[in-house]
Amino acid sequence: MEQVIAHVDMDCFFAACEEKMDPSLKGKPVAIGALPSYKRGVLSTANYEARKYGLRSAMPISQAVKLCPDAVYLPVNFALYRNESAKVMHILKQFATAFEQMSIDEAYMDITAFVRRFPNLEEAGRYMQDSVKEATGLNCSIGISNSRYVSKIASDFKKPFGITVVEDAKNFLAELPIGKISGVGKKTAARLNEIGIFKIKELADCDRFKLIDNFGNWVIGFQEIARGNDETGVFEDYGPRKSISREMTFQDDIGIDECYDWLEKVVERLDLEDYSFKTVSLKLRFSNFETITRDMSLKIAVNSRSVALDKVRKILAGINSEDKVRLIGVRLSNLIYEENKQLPITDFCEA
Ligand code: TTP
Ligand code: MG
Repeated sequence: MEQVIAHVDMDCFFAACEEKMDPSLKGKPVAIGALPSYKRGVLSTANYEARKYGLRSAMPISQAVKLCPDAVYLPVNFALYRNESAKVMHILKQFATAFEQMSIDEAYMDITAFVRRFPNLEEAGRYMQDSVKEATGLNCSIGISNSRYVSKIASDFKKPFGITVVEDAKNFLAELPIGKISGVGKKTAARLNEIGIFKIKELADCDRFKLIDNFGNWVIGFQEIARGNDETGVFEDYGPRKSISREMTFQDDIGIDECYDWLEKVVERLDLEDYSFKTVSLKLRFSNFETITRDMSLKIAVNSRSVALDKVRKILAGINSEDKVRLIGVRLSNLIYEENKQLPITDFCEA
């Protein structure tokens, strides 16, 4: 494999953190989120014991209580989860040359160099999994392939505490429903269903012109993924100025149409000063925590907020989703430092 990308996702994360804090919970069904006394509200997650009774993320508490009255119901304790998440990410980062945390409990990692130390990818995955377990006591599942989209699907394949290595992406994807591709939301899936596309292989094999006629050019990216051709890679999240990014999280999730105006505010806050950029990326996190990123590249590097705004709005226009949005982010990458830019006079005064 040319590039090796891992997607790591913690198992029943909020519930696992609570079990770590209170080991007496182990073996019992545990659900985190709204409490039975609230009557309204939903579960954030449930441990695997509680899932046997049908409890799931986003399930109304009233329904959960009917299915499993004896579960332990706990409120969300974000401070605890953030703390555990930071420890997990710290461990994982040491194995990656590029690291992109997608949410509190998942990350993409470029492990191309790391895996050379192991006889096979499975063992590399096992090493990462054991390292996280040893340092934090928490379980994760890992997908490994040459495509971030495939690895994302693969990490969910053998949960909990699973490792799934995919060598033949096209074959692995073939029989799965199209909604499994990260970014293909319910609305897009329904529209694809209308033209007879249900499985990923049907998207892979569909006539390209038919797809473009029905959806526009943006769908071709998904067709390439369906064909096992994805070279997106992992965005570097740390280190010296490889990218400039800003994010905004909403207290109340917003509709996708409202994002156009907010994007202007995010772009305004980008610390663009001395850099030109060639790639503009948009990140959206939906209310169910699904996170997608899309990028667009320019022919030449520019230092222009209005170009950045124009591009992210164009990317947004290509995303079809009825889901509400909880976070938007803009990232500029492929940066060129403008060395010849005049220094502000204050810099000389301080010297
Ligand atoms: P997930 O990784 O989707 O779920 P999980 O870690 O609980 O379970 P799995 O083993 O299947 O990965 O989400 C991570 C955390 O995000 C989850 O523990 C709680 C929170 N969350 C919500 O608050 N609401 C939601 O609807 C979802 C899906 C997750
Ligand atoms: Mg998880």
